[in-house]
Amino acid sequence: MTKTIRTQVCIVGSGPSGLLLSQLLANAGIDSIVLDRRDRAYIESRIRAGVLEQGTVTALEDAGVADRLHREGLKHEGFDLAFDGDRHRIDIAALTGKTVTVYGQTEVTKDLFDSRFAQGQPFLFSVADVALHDLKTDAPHATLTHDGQPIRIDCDWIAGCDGFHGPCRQSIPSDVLQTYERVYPFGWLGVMVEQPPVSHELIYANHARGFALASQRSQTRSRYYVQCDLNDDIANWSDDRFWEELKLRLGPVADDLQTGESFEKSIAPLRSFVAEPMRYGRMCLAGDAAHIVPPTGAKGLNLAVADIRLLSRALIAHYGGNGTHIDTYSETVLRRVWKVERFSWQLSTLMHQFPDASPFEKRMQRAEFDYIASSEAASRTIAENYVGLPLD
Ligand code: RFL
Ligand code: PHB
Repeated sequence: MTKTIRTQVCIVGSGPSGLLLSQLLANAGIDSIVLDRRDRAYIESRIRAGVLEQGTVTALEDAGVADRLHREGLKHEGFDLAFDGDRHRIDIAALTGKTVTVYGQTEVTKDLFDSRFAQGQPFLFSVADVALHDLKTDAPHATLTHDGQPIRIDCDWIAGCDGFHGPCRQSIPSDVLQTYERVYPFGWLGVMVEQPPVSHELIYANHARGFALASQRSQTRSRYYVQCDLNDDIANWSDDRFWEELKLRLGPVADDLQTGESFEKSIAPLRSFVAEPMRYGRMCLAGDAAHIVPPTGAKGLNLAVADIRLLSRALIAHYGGNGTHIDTYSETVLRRVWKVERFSWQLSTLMHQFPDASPFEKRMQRAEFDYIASSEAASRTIAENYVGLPLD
């Protein structure tokens, strides 16, 4: 027999978007249930983003989950762009008065889970067959299976926080949903290693052999990436081959590179993607469910958090009797999404080797780097986007 659960907001997806939304709603006295097809251990161990904008840190502070972030996060005041061996530092602190914080998505997720469990948040993990119904009415519901038991969740709102492959976006009728996409002709091969970072700040390098990124998770843990073929296989990449390639692409700074046995190695495709609208009836999308950015600008997680700040405010205002913010949620959030898409696309276009680039396009890339390196205004534009654009 089907079990029925009643809540105010049914949140599909327990990644950073869904967890943060449930936290902000709970703090405002609004009930929710969070569903995920995976379990907590799996979600906590997914290695993804590493750089938090100041607005993301503020959102986590406002949510009451920033204590460990303040103790362990590393504040960064700048980063380097390198092009064929030439380096230019973007001094984000001097150019914007702001900083970014290095603190992994895995840590953000753990902090949110700890708080949600401490506050007794209802979760359903390892669910299957999630489907959304009656979205155009004031009484939508979700159905799913949990431990073989059919469940129906009656609610006022559904929050689609279920990532790129989840069911929420796909339940918007095809004559309403518009999608915009660019798939890049390469991937990123990422490696995590228990060694101090090669540089105390991040280095994004465009080298004739392809892009490389020196990043980090802490003073003893480093994260490195190299551009690779889209259809490459990690089996082709021994640690030795990876370190050799990374050293070539980073240049002399890598003389000090401390290598070691990698404990995570994976290939991620690069994609720009936006779905419109981000609200359909009583369902609102947030995070990767609605948009994907290539990782070059470190924006994926930050964009998800910005969506949730706007969505939580809109839902809290709705329950307080003011429906204007939820009525304009899609337009408001999409204006910011597109600006962040533009920055991620621009930085990706500048910093990678495109297999089919013409000699003219290669010269344009070099000219753009030279312009940024010689212009405070251009550097500030990059810095302003990197630290995060205002919410609205
Ligand atoms: P998430 O984190 O994907 O969470 C979505 C959750 O929904 C669940 N789900 C379902 N639940 C129930 N039923 C279904 N049918 C479901 N289908 C899916 C999933 O199990 C999952 O738990 O989306 P969210 O919360 O919007 O957060 C977005 C961020 O995770 C994402 O933007 C970033 O991690 C993107 N990203 C990176 N961003 C950066 O800023 N820097 C990076 O270095 C970086 N690396 C990455 C990344 C994303 C990756 N993905 C998506 C494969 C590396 C990878 C590999
Ligand atoms: C990371 O540390 O994983 C990272 C940092 C900056 C990026 C992308 C990924 O732009």
